[in-house]
Amino acid sequence: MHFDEQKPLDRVLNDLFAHYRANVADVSKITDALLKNEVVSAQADIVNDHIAFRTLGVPHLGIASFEKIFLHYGYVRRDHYYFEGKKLDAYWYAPPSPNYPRIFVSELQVAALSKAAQAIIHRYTDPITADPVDQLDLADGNAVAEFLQRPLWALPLAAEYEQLLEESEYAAWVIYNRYYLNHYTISIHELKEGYDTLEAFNAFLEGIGIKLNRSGGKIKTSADGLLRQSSTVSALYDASFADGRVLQIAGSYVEFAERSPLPAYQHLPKAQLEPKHRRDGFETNNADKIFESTYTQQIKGDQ
Ligand code: OOG
Ligand code: NI
Repeated sequence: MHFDEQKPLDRVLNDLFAHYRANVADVSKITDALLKNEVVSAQADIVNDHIAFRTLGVPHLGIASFEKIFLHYGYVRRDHYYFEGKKLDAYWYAPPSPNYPRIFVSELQVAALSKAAQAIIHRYTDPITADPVDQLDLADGNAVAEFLQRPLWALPLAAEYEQLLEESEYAAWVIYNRYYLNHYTISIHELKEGYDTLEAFNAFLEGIGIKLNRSGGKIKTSADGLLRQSSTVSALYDASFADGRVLQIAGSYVEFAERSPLPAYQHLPKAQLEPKHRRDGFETNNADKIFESTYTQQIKGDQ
């Protein structure tokens, strides 16, 4: 993945990736092993299937605010997904051209949480009285890149983070990590033979010491069998809170997607397959388990 810095979208994506790569050790670990094994000849040869962000469903924030950035760059909102147990909504966005990643944006249904959890979240988000994206010049890629790293609310207290974590791991993740890129996703089907199935790729990952999310099994499969996904579990990092306490909390993770050809194109040889011939979109039951890549049970659980 590497884009021409002239365009604001390219600038934004490159900057998001640079921060993500600097903060998530598994990104370089996986890239270096792919280079060493001559699976790819450069980082730019790795196809990024999609990137994902998390948001809070409160006034002036959430999907309605966040999506304006990428709609401006020509992304198109597609299907809605609902996660009852996790109290989340999500949409995916189709890119302006196939060389850009899809985007998956989720939002916490804050009003569905306990009064105590809502009070913690509102203590930080209530001072935001206008949509911060409306104050941005979206044509300025540097300004948008900077916005996506900027804290929009104050640092919480460690006890507030811990209280949110008890009720919604997603809420705790967003209150601290905000709009940081949650994951990028390697398109496994684009890799060379021997690495282009999730079974083979997961074996390669475990061989270099990567820990995979086991919620619902390591490979999550859509009902039609054509979208298969797996992911790492987030590493813990030292996070300083407003009261000076430091907690080890979940950061971002890496995902892997294998999109098979749609039935009408299954006769085509691999060299002739284009992205439009393959299963598009997402799958609620896969996503429900992928979210848990930042959950304590996946991170702390052994085996
Ligand atoms: C997103 C989880 C869902 C997918 O590809 O289905 C997802 C998240 O963890 O924020 O990425
Ligand atoms: Ni994903």
